[in-house]
Amino acid sequence: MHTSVESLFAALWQDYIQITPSAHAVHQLLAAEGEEIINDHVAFRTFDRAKINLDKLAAHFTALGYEAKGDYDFTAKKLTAKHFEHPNTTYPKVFISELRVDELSDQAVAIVDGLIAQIPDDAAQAKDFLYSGPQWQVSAKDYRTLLAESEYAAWMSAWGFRANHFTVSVNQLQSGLSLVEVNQVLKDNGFALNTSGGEIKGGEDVFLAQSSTMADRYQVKFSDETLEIPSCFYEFAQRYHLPNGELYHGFVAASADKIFESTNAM
Ligand code: OOG
Ligand code: NI
Repeated sequence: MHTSVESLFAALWQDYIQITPSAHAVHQLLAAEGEEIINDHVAFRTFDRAKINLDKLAAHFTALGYEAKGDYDFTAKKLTAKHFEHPNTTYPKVFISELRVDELSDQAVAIVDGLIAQIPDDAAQAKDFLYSGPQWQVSAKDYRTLLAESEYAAWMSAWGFRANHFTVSVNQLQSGLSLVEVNQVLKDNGFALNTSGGEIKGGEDVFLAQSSTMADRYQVKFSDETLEIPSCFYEFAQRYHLPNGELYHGFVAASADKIFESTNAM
């Protein structure tokens, strides 16, 4: 386990930008305009198997003072998710989802369990677990089989444990740019946005508006061949005040359902 939130997120960011050059480029672009970028949240994915499930990932954050807040269910995508917040609200929120593997076909279940069998029982306790990548060998053949059933399962098989995305807190941009304006800057600079459910998912009516880039594409060496596949993406979140005056800190399942698709092949 990391002993500070800062060191954990610094390690996660370094791992993330290695396979997400566009996130680094967007970060540099905003920083060049004098922005100091604050993260709204960081997201993780996993399989619901005891060795490495949502709770095993969450333990790294609860050990640092994070607390479980919202629960989410994505029926069609076969996912369960939770979000976590730290009492120090300057720290990013954390969104962790897990795939309900047994809802896949027997063939896909066998592939996923074959991957998990390759990792040590105590893998999730390692200090670097949250950015340890795929701790298994996977073939392009199996990747394709998973892809036909679940983009999420295929993504996990290729990328393993790492930050799936960081998220810019649009509320905290010193320039005061709105989400619409941020999206325009991104498009003007040639970044592709996820348009599933519209460029902006949600809005003031659900107290959270979100947009994201489409994941970068990256050459991955599988055990049998190399494929160019989607890696990770960058998200932008604008939060609104609830009727009681508090800023909304939760997520919106209908919007998240579309954000997941940022790692779909275009
Ligand atoms: C998580 C998608 C959900 C959000 O902000 O709604 C999400 C993922 O793609 O793993 O991050
Ligand atoms: Ni997100």
